[in-house]
Amino acid sequence: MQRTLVLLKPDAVQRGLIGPIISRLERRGLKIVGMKLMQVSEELAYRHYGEHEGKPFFPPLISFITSGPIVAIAIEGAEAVDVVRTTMGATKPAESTPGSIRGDFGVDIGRNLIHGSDSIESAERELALFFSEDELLDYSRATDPWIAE
Ligand code: D4T
Repeated sequence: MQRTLVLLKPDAVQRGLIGPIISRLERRGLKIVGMKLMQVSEELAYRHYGEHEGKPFFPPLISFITSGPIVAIAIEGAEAVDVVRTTMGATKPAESTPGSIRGDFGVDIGRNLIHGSDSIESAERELALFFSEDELLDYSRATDPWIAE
C-alpha cells in the first residue's frame, strides 16, 4: 500500500470543485487517510515547490498557491502515486486526457486544479510538510478487499 499527497489548489476551492474532485478519487477506490482545509504560507509554498525555484513560472506559482485556501489530502491505496497521477491527467490541461480531472475541468497550466506527488520519495517528503503523524489515520473499510487483492 502506498500513501501520497494531493492538494486541491485555490482554483478548485474557488470554483466549488472540492466535492466533484474528491468524488473521482474515492470512486477510483482510493482511501482518504488525512484531510484539511488550510491556507498555505509563503514558507510552506517555497518548501513544497523548492525544486522549481529560478524557473520563470515560480513567482506566479507561489503567488497562486498562497492566494486562497487549499484542501490537503493524504491518500492511501495500491499504487496510489500512479493511480492519483493518472486520475489527475497531464500537468498541462490542454494535453490532459478527457475523463481525467484536469482534462475535464481545466484549460490552463497555471490553474490546473490539483497536485499529486510524482514519486514515492516525493510523497513521503510532501506528506511530512502538510501533515503531522497523528493527523494520518490507519483504518480499514469493508470495501477494501473488493478494490485491491
Ligand atoms: P503539481 O506539482 O502542481 O502537481 O504539478 P505537476 O507535478 O503535474 O507539474 P510540475 O511539478 O512540473 O509543476 C508544478 C506546478 O507548476 C505549474 N507550472 C508548471 C506552470 O505554471 N508552468 C509551467 O511551465 C510548468 C512546467 C503547474 C504545476
